[in-house]
Formats: sequence, structure tokens, C-alpha cells
Amino acid sequence: MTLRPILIHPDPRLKKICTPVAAVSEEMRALADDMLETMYDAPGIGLAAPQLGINKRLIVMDCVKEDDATPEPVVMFNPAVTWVSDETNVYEEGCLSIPEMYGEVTRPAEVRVSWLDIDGQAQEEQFDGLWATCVQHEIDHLEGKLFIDYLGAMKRQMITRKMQKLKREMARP
Ligand code: K1U
Ligand code: ZN
Repeated sequence: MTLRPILIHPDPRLKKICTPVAAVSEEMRALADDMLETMYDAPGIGLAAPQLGINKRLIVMDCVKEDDATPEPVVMFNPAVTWVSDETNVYEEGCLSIPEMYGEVTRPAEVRVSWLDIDGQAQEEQFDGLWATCVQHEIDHLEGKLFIDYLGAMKRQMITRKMQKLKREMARP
């Protein structure tokens, strides 16, 4: 397993629509392992392939936050939302591609999602709570959408400018 660098916004690779995974191959499984390792190391509760510069419909998640709890890693190839609740939830979201910035996002409180698992088997499940928020945030990444796209133009611009400054500082020798 390999830790991979996470792209920081703004980056054109974070704005692209990702292509479906044609087959759950060994190469794709190895990529999912790298993504889980990179997510746990960050640390984060989710990660999408485009955040590593890979234009594929693949996400990983583990929304179990307690340190002493058993991890519940989930790998989803080609995830698709098949149902959303009318009830909504507001959550102050963050993003590993927008470090240390947060914003309130309103999303459906519950969603049903279909996907292919690590063995290439079709799965479908309903999610609520933080899992529902996270899976929608990650699927948005596959559509080139970031949580800041739900915020007002002023806040989005302020965050983007801060990230541009951070990237300039990180690039300095
Ligand atoms: O996709 C990402 O950038 C990962 C992101 C997922 C996410 C966070 C909040 C709401 C929706 C989706 C993160 O994991 S940011 C880090 C984070 O939330 C966290 C980190 C350590 C412990 C608990 C949470
Ligand atoms: Zn994110």
C-alpha cells in the first residue's frame, strides 16, 4: 500500500466528471487500498479518486470516528444515488482538498446508493447520519463538484483565495 498526495483546490482535475470503472481489476483494488491508507493517514472519513488526480468513479469511506471502535472501511466502484429522502440535514463539511476550511451544506438526510464492491459484486444500501452526508460529498467529487459550490459566492471566493495562497506557500523552496 502507498500513501498518495492529495490534490488541493483549485485544480482542474478536481472539476472534471469521472469515467466509470470498466472492471474491478487487481489494479483497481490496489488503488482502493492506497486510497484507504491515504484517507486514514490524512485523517479523513472519505476520499474520492479525483482527489488523487485519478479520473475514475471510485470512492472510499469510513465514518466511524471513535479511536477505539472497529474500523468500517467501505469501497465503492461506480456509486450511484438511487433514492433521496425529502428530509434534509445541515452539516458543517470539510474536505481534504480544501484543508482547514469548513462550510454548512444542506443535503438529503437519507440516501440509497448502488455500487460495485471490492469483489465486483453489485450492492445497494440506505445511509443516514454522517454516512449519508459523506457518501453524497464523495459522489459529488466524481461529478467535479466541491462542498464550496454549495456556499455563497463571497465565501467560496474567500476560501479559493486562501487555498491559492496556501499552494503558493507550499511550492516555496
Ligand atoms: O472527501 C473528502 O475530502 C474527505 C472529507 C469527507 C467529508 C467530511 C465532512 C463531511 C462530508 C465529507 C473529510 O474526511 S474532511 C476530514 C474530516 O471530516 C474528519 C477528519 C478526522 C476525523 C473526523 C472527520
Ligand atoms: Zn472532499
